[in-house]
Amino acid sequence: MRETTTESPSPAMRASAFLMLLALLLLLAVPATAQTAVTGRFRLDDHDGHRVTQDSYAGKLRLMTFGYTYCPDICPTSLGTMAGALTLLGDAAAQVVPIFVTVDPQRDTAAHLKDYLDAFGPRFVGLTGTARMVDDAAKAFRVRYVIHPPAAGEPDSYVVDHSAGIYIMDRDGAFLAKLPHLMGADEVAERLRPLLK
Ligand SMILES: [Cu+2]
Repeated sequence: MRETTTESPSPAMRASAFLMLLALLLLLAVPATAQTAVTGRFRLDDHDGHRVTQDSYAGKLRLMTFGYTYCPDICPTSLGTMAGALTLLGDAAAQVVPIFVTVDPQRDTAAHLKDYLDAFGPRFVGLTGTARMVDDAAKAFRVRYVIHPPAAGEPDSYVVDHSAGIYIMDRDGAFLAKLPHLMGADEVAERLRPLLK
């Protein structure tokens, strides 16, 4: 009986083919990770002092924006737009949690946030935390902010520049869309409507 010679590649050839494939996969993977997607993960304290994460609102859609309560224009506009959109949705708005995350935790304490957000409606949730917690949350949403030095002799008088925009997060807290902060309430409502049950 004759022994058949196998034509299969040697282990060395297999290994190099495997390495080439691995290199190709890594090459394909690099641009995706370099984009640093919005993970939407956070660990903060809500305006009632409860520690919360992206999982605390499971089952609900979220409209989120970042800013600070002393903001003269962008934040009141964004929050007003969010409130308007929820009003347009009527009862279905109960499926959406409107969330404001401060990037100025020094001034935006839980109590201060609660007081400020009350003007936009009872369902608004304010989130704050330590500077580190807030910074981690901002990074997870790719929000940039700069706290400018206070005016001389007025340590509580300072401006914070920050990225604007309204995030729609799904019922698991995953990123769905970022809307421009100047978008009208009716348009924001239209973006939410297909997501409602
Ligand atoms: Cu603002």
